[in-house]
Amino acid sequence: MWDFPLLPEAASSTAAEVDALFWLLIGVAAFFGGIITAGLVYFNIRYRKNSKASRAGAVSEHLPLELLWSIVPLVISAGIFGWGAKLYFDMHVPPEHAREVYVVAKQWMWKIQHPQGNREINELHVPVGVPIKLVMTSQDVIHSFFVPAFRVKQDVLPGRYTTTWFEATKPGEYHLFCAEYCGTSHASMKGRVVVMKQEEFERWLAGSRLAEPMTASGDQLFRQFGCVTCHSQTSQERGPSLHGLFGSTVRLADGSTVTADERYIRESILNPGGALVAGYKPLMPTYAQQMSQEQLFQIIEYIKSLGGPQIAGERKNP
Ligand code: HEC
Ligand SMILES: [Cu+2]
Repeated sequence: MWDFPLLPEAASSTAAEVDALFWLLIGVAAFFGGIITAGLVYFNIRYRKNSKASRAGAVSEHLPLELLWSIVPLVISAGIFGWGAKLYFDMHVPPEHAREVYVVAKQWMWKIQHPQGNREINELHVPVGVPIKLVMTSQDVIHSFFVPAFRVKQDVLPGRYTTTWFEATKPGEYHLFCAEYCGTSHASMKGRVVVMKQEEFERWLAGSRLAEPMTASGDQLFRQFGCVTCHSQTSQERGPSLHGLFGSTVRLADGSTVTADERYIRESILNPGGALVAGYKPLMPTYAQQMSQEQLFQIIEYIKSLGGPQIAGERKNP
């Protein structure tokens, strides 16, 4: 009876703070709910019909009292907002050195690939104590990646990338659910996250590697789809070199600038006319109908391997 779990196990670096905020909200609501309920009951009884209590001197206006019950809730709610906003940003901005994992959701399974090549279905193996960034998309309807023990829940959308991150703090196995109703077998769209000690994870990674690293698959796709004919370093007249692209700032033909992240690269490949790079003609064909979500992730991983802003000097587009 005494270990009746009110909340799921807390197994990530942000879980304790999420729970603290949750309990604060419950506490504030219970405190004021209690005061109001007690007053309601007390005054109902005291001033019931036919009671002898005096009704003289009823107050109709009281400035200090009104200021008090306006300012106190304002301070409390602004405090809750501030804490909530800080926590929200912490939970949505992955640390720089986070390890990446790619997730494709579909009716009704989770397909996962690690940059080292390992693929998994409805399972995600991660090392303990290392921040993990998930880059996610759906190949059909909206799903939601939910790991209660990590207090992580992020919608996974078709036609766009969403990201989230977590750092597991305890080795073990945790439930993975889809938290967005997604059709007939939504209820069975579940899996597990396996958190392992570092060296155990490295062993798992080496032992279950059936596919080549994502950069190698991406490199091959880059040739297969003919990207290389316009995007090699010697063909800069046709298309910009992709060396040093990832993470750099790209100037577009309409004068605006954009950071070259996963979303931008995806957009460049599927809808090249949408964000034309300054100084180039709209020559690039769209690949929207030809590429699977997995292939797109592999090409992105390959483009990432071509380096970031530190070598951007080689790029023609500043
Ligand atoms: C016919 C030539 C051509 C082919 C083939 C081609 N591209 Fe492009 N690509 C371009 C041109 C021109 C631009 C710059 C204009 C624009 O943004 O559309 C560009 C822009 C890009 C950008 C944005 C680059 C930047 O500097 O911001 C990316 C990423 C990209 N291409 C990836 C690819 C990939 C991946 C493939 C293969 C699947 C591919 N391209 C195939 C010509 C091509
Ligand atoms: Cu789902």
